[in-house]
Amino acid sequence: MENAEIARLLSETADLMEIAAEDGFRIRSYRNAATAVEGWPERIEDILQDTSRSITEIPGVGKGIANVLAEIAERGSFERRDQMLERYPPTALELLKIQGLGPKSIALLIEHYRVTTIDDLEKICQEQKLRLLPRMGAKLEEKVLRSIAGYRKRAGRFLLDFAARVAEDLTEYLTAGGHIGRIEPAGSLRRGRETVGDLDLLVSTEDAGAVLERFTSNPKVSEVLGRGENKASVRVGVEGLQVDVRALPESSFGAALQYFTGSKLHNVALRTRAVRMGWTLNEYGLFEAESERLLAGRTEEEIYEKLGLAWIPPELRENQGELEASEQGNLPKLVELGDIRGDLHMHTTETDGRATLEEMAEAARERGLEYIAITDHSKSLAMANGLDETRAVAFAKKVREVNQRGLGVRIFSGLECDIKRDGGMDLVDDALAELDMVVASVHSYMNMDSAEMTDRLLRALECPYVKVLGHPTGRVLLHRDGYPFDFERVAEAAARRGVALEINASPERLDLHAPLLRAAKARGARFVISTDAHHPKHLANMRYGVITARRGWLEKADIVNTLPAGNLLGAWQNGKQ
Ligand code: DGT
Ligand code: CA
Ligand code: CA
Ligand code: ZN
Repeated sequence: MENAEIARLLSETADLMEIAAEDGFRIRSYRNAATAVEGWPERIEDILQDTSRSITEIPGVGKGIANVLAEIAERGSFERRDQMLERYPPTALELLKIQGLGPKSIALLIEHYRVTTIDDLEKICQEQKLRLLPRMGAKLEEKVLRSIAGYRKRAGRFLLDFAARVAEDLTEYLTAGGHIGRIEPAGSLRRGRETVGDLDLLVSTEDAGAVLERFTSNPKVSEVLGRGENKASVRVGVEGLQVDVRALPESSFGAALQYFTGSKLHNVALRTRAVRMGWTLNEYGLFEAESERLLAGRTEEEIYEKLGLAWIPPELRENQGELEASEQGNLPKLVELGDIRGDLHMHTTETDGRATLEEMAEAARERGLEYIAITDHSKSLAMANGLDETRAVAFAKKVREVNQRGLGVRIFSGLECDIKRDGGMDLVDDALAELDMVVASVHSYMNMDSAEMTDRLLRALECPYVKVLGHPTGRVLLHRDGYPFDFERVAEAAARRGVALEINASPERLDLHAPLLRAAKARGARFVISTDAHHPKHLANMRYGVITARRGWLEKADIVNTLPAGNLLGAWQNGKQ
């Protein structure tokens, strides 16, 4: 069994124990073990088989969990899990994914109405029976119905970074088998969409049979959905992401890449254009309609060129004006990962990060960054041990000292300051004034109505020390939508005050995203792309922020952290960027 699957058994059991209102300490120990197992670089089963080692060497795995792991390795389950599954069906786990319902409410629903599936739950709400339970009401019924709709829309989609990792693994695996010319992911992954439905992998090869055989026999494949001469579909891993591999000859690789990259709407517009020119365009190439003579197909570039267009970067292929821009030679010169010089949002062990300032700086230096801002949380995020005024000022002093020593990367003293309910800052001005920059973010009271939230954000932008508005919409992908507010007014105010809007590169957020980026740019706003790293490895997420910026048609000049450190500091001191 793979580590990810073992981790899933542990965390599902913890979920069921939560519904059963069991002891919090034991629930946490299963959760911690799940995290530890999932992140462990070696296979748990290998360690268990090695008599010279003990599984308890893994942090988060004590004696009790060690026994559980041994039992899982032996028979694929463990006693506590079996007990829980006797009491609740596995479908009960899905109910936990519905926003607005905690484990206690779910326990009640199961007890009173025998609700075990989302469909059951929907029915109970529609029949207005949820409101009959203690502490539940008509409002909650509505909220749950909305959550169910949202859940159904999201179900079966995957975060971009997860899909990208699967694609990279498979690419490496297939390449190692030989017979491969070109290999590239197409579809929504190539366009950089924030979530991916399925993975579309294209391979040019002389031996489709061999490539598809190797693909379907990959040990990570959990189910083969279909296999033909030139195409195979599988599901991988416990998560069940569908992957389609198409094998093609080199001569039509460009046409297939164009076709399967989509989007559908972009392709429709492009095909219409081809037809107007007396041609047809499909996954095999661009052809003369009458004679069926091949005009282009080997590369995407030659197809677009034949159609009188400059090649269009995949991130723009959403039929949002990219064809017109391409025809007129007005495509933006999109920002690239290499343009980014610094990272202006990250956390350390001072609050909820996993590494020290020095470790984050070292990781940033290794990634070739010129500067970083350490932006730990402020005090109202008590759970994260947020900084109060005294600690913030001491931290600014420490950063000045560290910079004198020189860590190979310039450090800015920053803070991710909570925006209070009324739009005020969590720390007093005197403390904020000691810092190089402040990222202001909303982390609480997200249920306000749009007018209140708009006022709150506008007031936050008035604070002279705020240089960045962090993860502006508050959305968490596959989990919750952003809070409502008048985005245009906030973007305008940010532009006027020289406050950059953040593109939070964390794959769970990617906030702001494309349509809002374009709207904000049209109002004169500027942006930073930041990782919000809580661990050195998160610095690598910058690429997802850059992809998101590109989907918003942004260029280097739109992104403040493409500036050298000196210019940035100068701009901040002058109060504009
Ligand atoms: P996803 O998988 O939901 O994240 O989104 P995509 O864009 O990857 O969509 P997918 O996997 O259904 O198809 C990949 C691309 O292939 C799609 O963007 C356009 C093209 N495509 C696939 N099937 C068809 C089709 O039946 N008609 C047309 N016009 N295009 C198709
Ligand atoms: Ca797809
Ligand atoms: Ca597909
Ligand atoms: Zn935050």
